[in-house]
Amino acid sequence: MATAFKNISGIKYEGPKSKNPLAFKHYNPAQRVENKTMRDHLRFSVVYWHTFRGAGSDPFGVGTALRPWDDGSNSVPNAQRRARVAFEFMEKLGAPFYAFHDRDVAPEGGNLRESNRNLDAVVRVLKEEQKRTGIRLLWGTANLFSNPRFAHGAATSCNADVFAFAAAQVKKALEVTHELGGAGYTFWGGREGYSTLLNTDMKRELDHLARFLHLAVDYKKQIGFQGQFYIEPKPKEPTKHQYDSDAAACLNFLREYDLLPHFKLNLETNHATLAGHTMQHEMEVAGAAGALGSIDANTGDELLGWDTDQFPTSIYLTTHTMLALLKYGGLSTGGVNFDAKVRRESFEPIDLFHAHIGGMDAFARGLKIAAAIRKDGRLAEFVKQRYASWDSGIGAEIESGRAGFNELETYMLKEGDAARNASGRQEFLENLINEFI
Ligand code: XLS
Ligand code: NI
Ligand code: NI
Repeated sequence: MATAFKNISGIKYEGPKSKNPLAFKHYNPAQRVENKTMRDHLRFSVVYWHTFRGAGSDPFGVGTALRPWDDGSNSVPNAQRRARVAFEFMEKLGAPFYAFHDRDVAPEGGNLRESNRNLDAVVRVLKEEQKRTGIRLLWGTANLFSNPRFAHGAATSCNADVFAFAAAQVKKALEVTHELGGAGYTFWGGREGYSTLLNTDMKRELDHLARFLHLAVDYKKQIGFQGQFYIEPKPKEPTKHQYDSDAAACLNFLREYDLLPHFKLNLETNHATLAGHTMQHEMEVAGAAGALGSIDANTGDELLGWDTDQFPTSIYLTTHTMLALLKYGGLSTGGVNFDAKVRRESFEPIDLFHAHIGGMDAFARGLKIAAAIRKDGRLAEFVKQRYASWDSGIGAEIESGRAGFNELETYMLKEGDAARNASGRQEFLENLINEFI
């Protein structure tokens, strides 16, 4: 077993009074909330790319992260050692899941064959470590955006060879995800979008993207992979406009191309913000369509206009997120996946622990608060009462389809005007939420 974090033992729950930075104050995995344990509600997941491949570089400077176990080389042995360290970290943290891109875990080779061989060599270690620790793969994915070949996109590239390469790469990523017993597989449209419409045939690109996803669905069936497929919306970055721009755009695309039965959405907080929405909005849109699958838990910075991928610490954010999740029945195949990175200034290994512990505690608090709000019932009762006019009389006639324009005109000519509206009571409800925070 790797011992990169010698001085750190398993992170324990010590309760809200603890001052120990390496203990949970709220995440108590075995504690039951509503009908499930916290562990089963939250299904926390560590992302390999930020946590084990993030070096802390930015456009103005190189990486700062100190990772003594990593020799900085692109070799397979280094990748294998890193994989063991990743499992030591996740085991000590008590995270039941992780997620990766093919190219995070293993180095890309000189050609596809070599890359596949490298991936196999690391997947062997991942499999061993999964077995040793019981940690599971939440979802796998393929990196179809870093290599220069994907400059014009992958499935939406103007170059058919690139489409073919991406297909071969996803085929392999699906195979290893299946082999590792992954609970899902995510498609985030890395560069599926455009930088200018002057050179873009949008309709053709969208048709190609749909073709690509249909091929993936076919292959999934062919190999008997039962995991859930997800699309992850994001409106921009790296391109000016990404086709999967938000939950509504994704649902529309999936419906138009007969893909909706095969996909759910993996919603990311910072992507919602970039799209001009709240996370709760995105969750409502997906939930209403029965497509709320998984969440990439992070947060942005209101003064920075890009995907800063920070660890979530706002209790309001986690409360709203958990209210929406519980409303739609919670997570099944999905998880709370920390697609988040420590700041460039937080370069020591211990910062990785602080970051994840903080995110897990923030979500545990959000869960407890959301459950308390639901148990109290006043919020739900208010919403129910707000729509009471639909439960009987003319409202019920409309909902059941018995009233058409003729009946509605007759009704209104008799009534003369609409009955008085009641207050929306936003401030009262905001205060009510604050009672529980
Ligand atoms: C990038 C995305 C990415 C996906 C996985 O912004 O969040 O990390 O989650 O490809
Ligand atoms: Ni993400
Ligand atoms: Ni992101």
